[in-house]
Amino acid sequence: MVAAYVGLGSNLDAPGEQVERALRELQALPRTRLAARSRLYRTAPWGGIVQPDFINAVARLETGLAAHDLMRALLAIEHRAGRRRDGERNGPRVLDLDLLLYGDERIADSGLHVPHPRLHERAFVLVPLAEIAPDLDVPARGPVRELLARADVGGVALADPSA
Ligand code: PH2
Ligand code: MG
Ligand code: MG
Repeated sequence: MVAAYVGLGSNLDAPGEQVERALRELQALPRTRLAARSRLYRTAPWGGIVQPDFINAVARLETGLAAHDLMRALLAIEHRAGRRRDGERNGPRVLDLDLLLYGDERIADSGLHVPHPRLHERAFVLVPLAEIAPDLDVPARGPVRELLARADVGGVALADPSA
């Protein structure tokens, strides 16, 4: 079994419900256990596009799925949530599931880039990741708590539970 970390995000169609439903779908994947999950965070949109705030969270899976099979499963969950890959880059989306880390592996090919290339600089990932794995070492980047200390966390707050 491998510890894999997944970043979850949504800013359309009841984002909090989208993320909670996706967490249940992760738990239901074959040969996979949802080992930990962060709380939900409300985060200011990153990337220079005017759009609604996001709800973000991070999950730790214990999985027997190979990295590419897990990635395909994440894309299938996005698709079932209604995600269609026709929007603008960094634009609004009903569900985004990013494979952040897969054990301590470094993978870079056309379909998969792990560790996620921008994870070390995104507070909307680092804050929930640090909640469940502050001591985790990001290959080639360093411990999560050190990455978080260098990040601008101004736009990140715990989500209102009723949201
Ligand atoms: N995802 C993006 C672009 N910008 N901003 C926030 N706050 N949260 C996200 O998940 C996010 C984003 C592209 O995947
Ligand atoms: Mg993303
Ligand atoms: Mg994505």
